Amino acid sequence: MAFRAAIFDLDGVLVDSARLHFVAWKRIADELGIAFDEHDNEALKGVDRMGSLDHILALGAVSLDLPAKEELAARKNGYYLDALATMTDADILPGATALLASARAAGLALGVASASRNAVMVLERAGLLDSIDFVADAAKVARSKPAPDIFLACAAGLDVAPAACVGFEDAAAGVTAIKAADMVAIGIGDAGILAEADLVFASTAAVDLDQVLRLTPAPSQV
Ligand code: B16
Ligand code: MG
Repeated sequence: MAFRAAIFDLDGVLVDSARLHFVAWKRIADELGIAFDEHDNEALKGVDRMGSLDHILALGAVSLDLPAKEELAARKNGYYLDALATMTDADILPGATALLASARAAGLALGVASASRNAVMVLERAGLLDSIDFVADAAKVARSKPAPDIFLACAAGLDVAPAACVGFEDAAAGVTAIKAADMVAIGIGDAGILAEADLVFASTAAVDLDQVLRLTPAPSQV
């Protein structure tokens, strides 16, 4: 079976939005008096908004009720949207534009499956939105990564069977989500951390699409 679609995670695969999330979460952590640095921020990559807040609150051993957490999550998003205004095509990760173009030239439909509810705006700011056929809406899926929901929603939006999709992810939970969706998983980053992936490249720029397209779907997908 040949692949018919490529589905990309956003932050860490196509764009570097992690620094903007960090700026916003750092403001929240400072307001709460919780120590939070860029090392702590690593654990938030690929984690949805409320999951990220829970992680920061746990760092400070702070316990809050749901309305208070919802207010903080909304405040963080306001800070993030302010920071997003500074995003440009300079925040596209090296190799991402070329990878999208190669995948398009190979006849694949292109989708984005991000935990971010701001994915469309991020793609727009980076100038990539017109290159993508379908952006799955994180607000409309029941379960976040590592559940397969967002990748399955993206395959459905592209009208391609999951077995004919290859997914690209930089977070271990995202790779688990791709495999749970019965797709071939390409990891971007550390092969030890992304051991569940079918193939791992150190960066988006290092992706060899020909090598990817030579992979065959896993036995469970045939
Ligand atoms: P938002 P990805 C993720 O994007 C980020 O890596 C993660 O840090 C962020 O908390 C999450 O999106 C939710 O973002 O607050 O904009 O909904 O890696 O799944 O593309
Ligand atoms: Mg990511």
